[in-house]
Amino acid sequence: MKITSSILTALAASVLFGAASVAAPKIPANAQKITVTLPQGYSASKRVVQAGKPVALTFFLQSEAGCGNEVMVPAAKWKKTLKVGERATVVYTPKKSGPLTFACGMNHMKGSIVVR
Ligand SMILES: [Cu+2]
Repeated sequence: MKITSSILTALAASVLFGAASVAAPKIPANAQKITVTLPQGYSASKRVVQAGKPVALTFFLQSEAGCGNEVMVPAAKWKKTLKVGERATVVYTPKKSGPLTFACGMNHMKGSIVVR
């Protein structure tokens, strides 16, 4: 009975929220919100965030970027393939100062956020 009801709950959740919403992270109220527009964001000037506070890092794929359509944030063990016009957000709390890097799926186009 327990198993049946948890399956039903999971089914109900996927119907209610849909796959896209289920994948969306919960963004803490104190999150530092940064949006990086790709592909130019791989080389754009660096933004600064504070260490020890969550960062909601949103990637927006503005135009076709080849392998850059796939973006990853190694420190957060996160990656996502975007379609043009799509956004995806990763929430990550950097513990110490230094660059928080992101890269294309092949790790050759790279950008970073400065953590202070
Ligand atoms: Cu690449």
